[in-house]
Amino acid sequence: MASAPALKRTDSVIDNMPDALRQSRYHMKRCFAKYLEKGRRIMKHHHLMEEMELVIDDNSERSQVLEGILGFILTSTQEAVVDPPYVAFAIRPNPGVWEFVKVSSEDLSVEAITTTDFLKFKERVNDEKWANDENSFEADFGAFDFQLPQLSLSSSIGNGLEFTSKFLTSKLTGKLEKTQAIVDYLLTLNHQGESLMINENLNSAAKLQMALVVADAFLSALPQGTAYQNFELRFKEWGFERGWGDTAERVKETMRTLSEVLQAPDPMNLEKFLSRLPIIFNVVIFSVHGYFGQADVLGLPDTGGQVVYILDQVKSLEAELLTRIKQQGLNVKPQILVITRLIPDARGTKCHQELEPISDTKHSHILRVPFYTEKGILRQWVSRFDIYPYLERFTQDATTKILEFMEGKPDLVIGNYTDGNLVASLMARKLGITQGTIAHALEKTKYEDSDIKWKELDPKYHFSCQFMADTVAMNAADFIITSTYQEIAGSKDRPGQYESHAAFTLPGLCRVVSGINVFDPKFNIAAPGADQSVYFPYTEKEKRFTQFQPAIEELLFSKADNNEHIGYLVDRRKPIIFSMARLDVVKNLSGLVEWFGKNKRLRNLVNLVIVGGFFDPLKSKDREEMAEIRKMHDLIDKHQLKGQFRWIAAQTNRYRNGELYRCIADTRGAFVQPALYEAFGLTVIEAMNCGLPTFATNQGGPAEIIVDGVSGFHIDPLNGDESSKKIADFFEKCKVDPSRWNVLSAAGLQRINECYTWKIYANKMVNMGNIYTFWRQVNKEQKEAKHRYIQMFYNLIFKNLVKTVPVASDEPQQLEAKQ
Ligand code: UDP
Ligand code: LCN
Repeated sequence: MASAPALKRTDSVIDNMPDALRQSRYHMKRCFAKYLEKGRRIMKHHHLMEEMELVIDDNSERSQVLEGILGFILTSTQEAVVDPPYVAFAIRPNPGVWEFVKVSSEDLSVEAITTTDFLKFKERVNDEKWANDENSFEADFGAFDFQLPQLSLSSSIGNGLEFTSKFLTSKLTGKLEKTQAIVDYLLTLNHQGESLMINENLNSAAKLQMALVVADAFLSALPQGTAYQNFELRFKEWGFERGWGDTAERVKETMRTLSEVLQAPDPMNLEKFLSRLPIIFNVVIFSVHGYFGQADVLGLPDTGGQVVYILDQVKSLEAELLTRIKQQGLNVKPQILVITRLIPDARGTKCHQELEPISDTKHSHILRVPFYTEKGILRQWVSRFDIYPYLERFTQDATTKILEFMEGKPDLVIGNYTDGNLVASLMARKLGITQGTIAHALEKTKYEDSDIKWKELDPKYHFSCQFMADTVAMNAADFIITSTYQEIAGSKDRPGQYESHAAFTLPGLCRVVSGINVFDPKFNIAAPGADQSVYFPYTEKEKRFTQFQPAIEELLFSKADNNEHIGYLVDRRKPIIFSMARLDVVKNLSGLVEWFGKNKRLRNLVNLVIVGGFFDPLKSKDREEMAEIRKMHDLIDKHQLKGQFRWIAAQTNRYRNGELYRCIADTRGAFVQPALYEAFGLTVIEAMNCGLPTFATNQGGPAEIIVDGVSGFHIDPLNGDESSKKIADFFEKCKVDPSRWNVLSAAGLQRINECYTWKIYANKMVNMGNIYTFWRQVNKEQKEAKHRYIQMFYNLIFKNLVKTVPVASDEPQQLEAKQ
């Protein structure tokens, strides 16, 4: 609808809107009268459209209105605020691009307004006094970025690394002296006090350039494989230190890349050179809220894909660091520490252990640091929503432990989720090191109007702390890693998670007129993978974990109910459609069961197996999960699913899960991920890695992972009938032409190998660490000014909010994820 006369990116809405309103003046006057009927209020896009449909009830007249520019403007409107006689519109013609206008209902005149003015319109709905107070507190983080480069195209968002290299190149281009920044930077590189790359003999760009010419001639005469040690002494005399490479060939390549940069900087060579530098040896990864462990933690509250992601990330990162350090010709052991909370009441997990080596790594550990209250160590688990009072002390204690354990400062710190990112920011600031952040999922977009209604929600969720902490961390970070584009800037119709922090307001507390800019080159998309030693194609027969097959056979096909499974499958020749997730409302497993129950054709074609939760609501400690369990039982009865449906309780053995996906593939089945919203969706890539054709939600990350109809299928979680029809159509086609299943299976695997592997991720992550560390150096003054502002914000706003969060005491508690 309304796509034909779309605004050009360069056209502004304010330029187009008056004419558009004039053309449909009669209808628009009536529409605005309708909008104003209920007085002051916030209207979402769907409210605007619904009320317009009531006013213009003739379909063809409505289509005419919507086909024009006006239609485009209305479809691009995210929300509007009615404040008679005005309606203020927040229009988003493209991802990340916002325009604000106010329209008078009396004469349909249009006026551009600022972000501040629009936020004030919103505030007036809840807190008029504060909105009208000229001295209400406004936070403007963008004010410090005026000298910084920005991307300009929505399509470039998330390609920060590439853009940063281009910007750096432009800073270094011109006379040779401009490249002195590189020389100064190389002079700072060292490992435990030992210089790397160059020493003071080469302290100017001119000297370095000359020395590179001499070294190149020398290296050209050596056999390519000559080890660095064989010419190390001579190189030292010339001013070179270790780090250029392990062999003559590698050293020559690195030196030539630098020579080209010094001669005429270009982004490709600059990125290549910076990526090769020995900068990162020790990495700290924060994932603060527990339970974080390697066994028996999945399924505990707040513990899902984040843990899986970090453990796999560490393995791939260590492997990448080892490869690079070897190629640099260094004999250094990298260290990676995952810092989490030590929970004395560990409930059968190892979360009370201080130090735990990470399996399948040589130099990586989990280090656990307890939370303290005035009464000493806090024994119990604390929900991620209530975690703020402990974080400052935790940062101090963790920093001391890290410095002790690593015998020095880490080179890079990565945060995960709000709590980890805040702690990472505090530590990075204190130690002066490079900081990256990862969110997995930001909470703000999950709850409608969570900013404007913060006072209502705060007692339960403490969103004021969370949004402020997120804003602090995003602004403090040197780079931000996201799994998908949509996480940053959403899609055509839906704002991204980060984008929702661009401008928001907590009336009575703080109006954030510029929280984060999604066009900032700190944003990078680096999608995770799945551990390919666990999740590999069902066709790789010799690798398969056959030891689990009897248990899986029992799990899927035995007749009697027990603690691990209920329901049974009468016709085991049918393919199985499979899903596995936590039993949250948002994961929508019950939705899938309902779609299946209602679709006879699908039930004739396939069986349904799901993994998630418990069967007994009383066993669950989470209110939301209890309700979902009850709903599942109701659906089984209502749709008489016995004989076609198996429900398996949550599974914790990832090796067995890997084999389970493959056993489902053996039945020529499919994986279905029906979530109402999914930030990324690790199960989607696990299934695809196993060669299982996959149907996944079009709401969130999976919409990017899968190319619809090519490497899997998108399904609409809000339209169950259409989704179950799509699944049934596929299996019907496969019956006629079995090769269709093979094509989808192979295309899913191809997609994974091209875009979603930990190898690709780790390579990108170390490049980010290297390039943003240099960028930080080049950009020192601006960074410092911004840090001062962040610090003020943290001290004056955030710390006061933290005081409103109750501190836990070690009394018996109810575990509740509140998700
Ligand atoms: N998982 C599991 N057992 C279960 C349910 C899920 O091992 O019963 C694993 C699943 O294989 C995946 C992770 O938990 O690795 C869930 O990650 P995802 O990104 O799909 O969702 P999240 O739980 O993080 O929202
Ligand atoms: C959190 C989520 O909600 C999932 O969508 C992700 O896959 C997981 O974290 C890992 O990043």
